[in-house]
Amino acid sequence: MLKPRIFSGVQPSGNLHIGNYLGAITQFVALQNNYDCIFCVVDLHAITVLQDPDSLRKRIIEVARLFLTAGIDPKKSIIFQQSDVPAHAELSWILNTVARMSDLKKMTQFKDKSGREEANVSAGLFAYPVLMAADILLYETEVVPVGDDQVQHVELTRDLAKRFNHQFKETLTIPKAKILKSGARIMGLDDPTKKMSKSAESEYSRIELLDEPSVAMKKIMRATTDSGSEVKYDYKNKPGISNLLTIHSLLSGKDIKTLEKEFVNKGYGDFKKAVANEVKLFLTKFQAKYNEIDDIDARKILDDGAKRARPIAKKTLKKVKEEIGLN
Ligand code: AQP
Repeated sequence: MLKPRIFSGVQPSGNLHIGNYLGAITQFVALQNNYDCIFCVVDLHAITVLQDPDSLRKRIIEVARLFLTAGIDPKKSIIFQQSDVPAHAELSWILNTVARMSDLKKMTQFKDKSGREEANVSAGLFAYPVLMAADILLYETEVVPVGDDQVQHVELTRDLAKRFNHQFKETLTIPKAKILKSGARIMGLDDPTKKMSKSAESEYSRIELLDEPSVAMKKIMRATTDSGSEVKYDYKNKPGISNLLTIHSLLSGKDIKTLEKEFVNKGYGDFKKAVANEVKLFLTKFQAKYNEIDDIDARKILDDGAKRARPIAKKTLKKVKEEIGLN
């Protein structure tokens, strides 16, 4: 029996943070036994905003090493670099002719990232969701594990695939997003009403996976908390404490109710110290594993992954080209 296909990607657009890890990468690891998984370092997405070439080269390998550290097994899953498989750019162009300007104008990530600078951002940033649709559709993907911020892009992917199938013949598989009940949107430490993000200006907004543990502890101690003193999950009224409860719970494996009981009659200070400690324990263990993986091995895994991904992608691209009359 063939296992259903999973595809997901992570951009080497900055330093990966615990939001990427808890919302997306932990799902990748958990799903790899029951699905046929393909995980991609989506470098073509990263260049939709200006990147320093040397940092980008370094980060591509870093993301591959982080995948391996988290527990993605290259024997079970394909791990590769997006630009090593040219079919992504090619299908993306074709899907640009299927997508409507009105579809892309609705994308909240574009609105957030372009802000008041809309006229000056790249056309690539505007077309980013179409490239993401190509990534997913090339592999006949059924399930896309992502954080909550990417759900709208998966919805667009579904719409584009349906439109293509309607205009031509049933060619593309319609995928579904998969998000976690807890951890799908880890919020910024400095502003818990905004998601934790690689590109947020303040480093104090996020815990990076490669942060020095003592620095990460300081970031937790500085995190914005709410009025009152009760440690209670209530996202509407206590977004800061609720976010820290989620982080503690996901790292320690204790459920939120248990944590609330543990901190009855204790203040925010004691609670933050406990969260900082969990973060320190996690990062120390994680980074020890990371340091055992070398860049050359990670590069080889990416190259091998691209060799395995290319024929799968080529098959879908060939079908698409036949349907639209390109060959
Ligand atoms: N704060 C978050 N909480 C939970 N999941 C998150 N993800 C991103 N931020 C959070 C998920 O991580 C995966 C990889 O993200 P990406 O590389 O595609 O980047 P992104 O979604 O655009 O968000 P980032 O990491 O903050 O990067 P920048 O700042 O460059 O936009 C995705 O599945 C994403 O949902």
